[in-house]
Amino acid sequence: MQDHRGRFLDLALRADALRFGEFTLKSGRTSPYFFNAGRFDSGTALAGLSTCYADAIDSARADGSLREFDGLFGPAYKGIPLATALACEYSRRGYDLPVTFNRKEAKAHGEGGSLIGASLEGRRVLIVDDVITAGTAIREALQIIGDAGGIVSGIVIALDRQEAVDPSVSRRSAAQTVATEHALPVVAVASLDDLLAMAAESTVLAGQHERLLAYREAYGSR
Ligand code: OMP
Repeated sequence: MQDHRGRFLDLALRADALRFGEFTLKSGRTSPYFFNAGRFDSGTALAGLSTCYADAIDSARADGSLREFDGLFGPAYKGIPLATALACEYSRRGYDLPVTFNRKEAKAHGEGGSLIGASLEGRRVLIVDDVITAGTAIREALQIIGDAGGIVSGIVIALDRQEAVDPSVSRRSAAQTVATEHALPVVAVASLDDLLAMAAESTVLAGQHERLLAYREAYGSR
C-alpha cells in the first residue's frame, strides 16, 4: 500500500495518532483502536497529513467520484487545523481555496456569530474532518453549512471506521448512510479495511490483527 492510504497510516502510527488498547468511543462502544487527529501536532506532521488528504481528494476528483468545490469547511474542533493545513497544501498545488470553520459557542460581541473565515453564502464546500463513526459530527456540520447558505459538495475524512450504527438493524456504515441520505460523496484517506490489510502484513501490528478483525466482525459494515 504505497499510495496516500499507506502513507497516512504510517504517519499516524509514527505520530502516535493511531493507538491500540481499549478505548470508549463517543457512541459508548469499546474499541481496540483509536485515531486521535490531535496528535498531528506540529507543522511538519500537519503538512504530511494534508498531502495525504489532498492526494485522496485529487484521486477522487480524477475518477469522477468527487464534485467540484470552491471552499473548505473545518468543523470545530478537530476539523479546524485539518481544513487550514489542507488549504495551505492546495495553495502549494496552485489553488487558493477559501476556508471557513465554526465555533462551538456562538460569540455575542466583536464580530459575533459562530462562523469564522470566508462567507459560505452560495459557496460549494468540502467538509474536512477526522473520523466518521456514527456520523453525528458530520450531520451537525451539514446543518451549520446549510443554515449559512453554503452548498456541500462532499466530505473528506482521514479515517472511515466502517462501523454500522446498529448492526442488528443494518450493516450499512455510518459513512454510507450519510452519503446516501444527503446524496454526497464521502472520501476517506484510509479505512479500517486498509488498517487491517496493513496489520496482516506488518510484524509491528501483528498482535492487533485479530482484535481488529473481531471488532470489524461485531460492528463493521458489510
Ligand atoms: P461520530 O460523530 O460518531 O461520527 O464520531 C466522530 C467523532 O468521534 C470524532 O470527531 C471524534 O470526536 C471521535 N472519535 C475519534 O476521534 N477517533 C476515533 O477513532 C473514534 C471516535 C469516536 O468516538 O467514535
